[in-house]
Amino acid sequence: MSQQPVPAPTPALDLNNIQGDILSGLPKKTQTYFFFQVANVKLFRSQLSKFTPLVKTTAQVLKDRKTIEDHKKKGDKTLITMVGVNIAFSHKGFQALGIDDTTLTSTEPNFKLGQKDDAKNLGDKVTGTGAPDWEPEFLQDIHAVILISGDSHGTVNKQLKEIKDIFGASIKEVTTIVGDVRPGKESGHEHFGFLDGISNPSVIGFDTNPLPGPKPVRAGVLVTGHDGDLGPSPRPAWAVDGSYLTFRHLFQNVPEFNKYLEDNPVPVPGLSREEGSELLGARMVGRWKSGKWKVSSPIVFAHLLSFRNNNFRFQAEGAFQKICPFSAHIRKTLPRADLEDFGAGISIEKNRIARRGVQFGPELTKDEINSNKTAHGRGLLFACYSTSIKTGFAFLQESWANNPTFPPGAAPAVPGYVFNVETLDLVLTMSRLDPIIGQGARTFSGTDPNTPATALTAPAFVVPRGGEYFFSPSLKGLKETLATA
Ligand code: N7H
Repeated sequence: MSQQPVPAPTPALDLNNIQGDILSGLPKKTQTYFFFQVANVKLFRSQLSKFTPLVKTTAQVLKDRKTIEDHKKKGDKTLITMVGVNIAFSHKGFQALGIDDTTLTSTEPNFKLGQKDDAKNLGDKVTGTGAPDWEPEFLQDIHAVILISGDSHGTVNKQLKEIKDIFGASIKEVTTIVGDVRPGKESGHEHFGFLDGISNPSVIGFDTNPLPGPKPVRAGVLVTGHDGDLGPSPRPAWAVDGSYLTFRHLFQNVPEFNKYLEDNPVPVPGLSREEGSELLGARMVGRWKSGKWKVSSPIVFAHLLSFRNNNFRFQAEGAFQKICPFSAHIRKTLPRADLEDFGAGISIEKNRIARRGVQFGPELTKDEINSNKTAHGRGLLFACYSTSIKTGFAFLQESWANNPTFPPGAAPAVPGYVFNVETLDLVLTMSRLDPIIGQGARTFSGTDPNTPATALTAPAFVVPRGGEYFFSPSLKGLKETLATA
């Protein structure tokens, strides 16, 4: 009798070895990204051993989160002084340090290329006839980034100074970007006004009590060297318990976005113009701004109705798009049933990313509101982790968000096709571009639930101005391989 092979036991996650931002997210009211080059390799690697004790682990983040929770339970509204530091290196950074990172590059062309050379593939305007969108800082080589999160600018700046003192002349700053959680009731909302940070992958072996939602992922989807990591196996010890970090400096044209909603209300009978505008925004994103629907609408929009609900799959909609347009941002970036129920089923586990962004820039000024024109840079410091950029961030941006024929489908329930009610023909509406982050010919359909064929055209409301791909190594990797005594 042949025996079934016994799967190798998955090693438990060593939460003291994994940097804190990857699985749990560093708690933050503010976060500074300090991008730099290594100017003196020998000095840098010896100073790295003095820096590493500052790096916050996942175990420490969980402790911090418990402290915050207990503090809140006591009814104390003050913020606890808290700081969290993480570090990550680009391919150019590993090269500069003389570290062979083949384990990271061999299956990851985006990481090997670096983001400035990958930007065109992502749809970014890097060079061209007009002024390039990318900031000159991000056209320089970036070797590494240090992330510092905290309760206040004071706490973070003090920590940054201490770090700069440790590294001294061994590093050269490229640029520093400060992000801040928005004030008051906008806290947790990104600059277009939508609540963010609702849906992130639950991780088997880490999230012990996941909320109902998309299938939990194996730890290796986010942490290298574990079950689900599709990269080279085995990884050298220093590259286990790490994760790729994608950073994007995304500017948002908020007054222009608001004006667009104002000018193009969804003409649903029974809704006021203002409500139609709110509906357009909700259908472009796939969620309401606040999660709550203010008016009694004649239409039921299932998951759009409930606050923080993540337990939906977009299934059984056929070509009709009543519940959610195929082009909606959250459907484009996590198509759920559109792929999982397609044909024999397509797993989307390898495409999951853990998003850890923060907002940057001021609130809208009166002048910007009155003129409908952006005068001050604001947007999202987009950051996400996964064990593959190729099947993670880059795939989501290039093959899903920018792809006007995604999600796919088969007749008669053909996403992106609609019935012509007069001829009963199926008409292809090549217009499933993500209206939020999609780059390319910016037309999208499905925003009007009653006439989903109607396509809208919009300017780009999100403009990528820079970024880089990094790898966030384990604590052991930092101490034993990257640092020298
Ligand atoms: Fe998106 N937005 O405000 O419109 N995003 N995003 N994103 N995004 C999400 O579910 C937004 C960007 C994903 O699991 C929400 O947590 C903005 C990039 C993924 O259902 C909102 C920007 C990429 C999800 C926004 C931006 C993604 C997601 C709903 C840029 C990857 C989870 C809140 C400025 C390439 C999908 C939530 C799921 C959700 C917005 C960027 C991906 C409100 C403004 C670049 C995977």
